[in-house]
Amino acid sequence: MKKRIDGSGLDESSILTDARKTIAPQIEDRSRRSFLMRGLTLGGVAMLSGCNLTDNESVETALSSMSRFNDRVQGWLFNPNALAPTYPESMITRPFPFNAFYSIDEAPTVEEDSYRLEVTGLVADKRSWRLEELRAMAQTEQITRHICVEGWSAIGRWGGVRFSDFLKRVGADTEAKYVGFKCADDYYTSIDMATALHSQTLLTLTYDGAVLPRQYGFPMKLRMPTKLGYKNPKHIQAIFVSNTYSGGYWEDQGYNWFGGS
Ligand SMILES: Nc1nc2c(c(=O)[nH]1)N[C@H]1C(S)=C(S)[C@@H](COP(=O)(O)O)O[C@H]1N2
Ligand SMILES: [Mo]
Repeated sequence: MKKRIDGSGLDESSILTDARKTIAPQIEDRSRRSFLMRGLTLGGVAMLSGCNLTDNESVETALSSMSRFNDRVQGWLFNPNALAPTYPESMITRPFPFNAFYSIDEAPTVEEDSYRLEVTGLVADKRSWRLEELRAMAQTEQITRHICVEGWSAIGRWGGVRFSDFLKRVGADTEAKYVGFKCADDYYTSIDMATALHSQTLLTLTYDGAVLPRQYGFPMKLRMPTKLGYKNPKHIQAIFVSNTYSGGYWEDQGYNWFGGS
């Protein structure tokens, strides 16, 4: 039997289930996690979020404010020097899975000749970039694991420009809070500056030693082994540095914004 909250039409157990889902992935310590999960009450949700749970809208607001709270906590806890594991070539997943909010044949086709990467916001040099100019910068490679919240992970080999090198080159304000991305397929996301400057965060131009294929994000994607799959934008057309929160495609539908892996 589902317990109803008197007079409100709200279902207590489903609110608590959602609240647990919102906070559980962020608590690494197992015993602390189960303690918090068991102890979570509607009063606790109201207190943590500063919302009175009177209708569905207030529950939504409470849960999203808890998720934003997690983003802040994770931002503090995040160690910008911690490295994601790397793997030998023999462990690369072949073929590498495709994923997007559409099927593979609908992946956008971007023409290299007319392509220009737009760079805006808190940067000294706002000029656009051609692919050739990015290829002329120092390149690096990584074999890392991509983890998708839909329940799969795969190891791949990506190459390109360290994103921190690129940000320095365009004179980005590295004290700014966010770096945002707009993609050719209407996808968008944004990340915290500490992750943008992480040594494994790669402005990716190649996959497995060849030009990044269309389905994996041509002309360019941002690869971050310290973040879940949905935080890694493919087909990037514009990059902006900002102090204003701009969310993301899945993040605006309830996925956690920090999205660490
Ligand atoms: N532009 C764009 N980037 C995207 C997505 C998308 O739909 N469009 N999906 C994300 C998700 S959920 C995943 S798991 C990875 C999949 O990348 P892959 O096709 O290289 O495996 O891309 C991420 N970046
Ligand atoms: Mo994903």
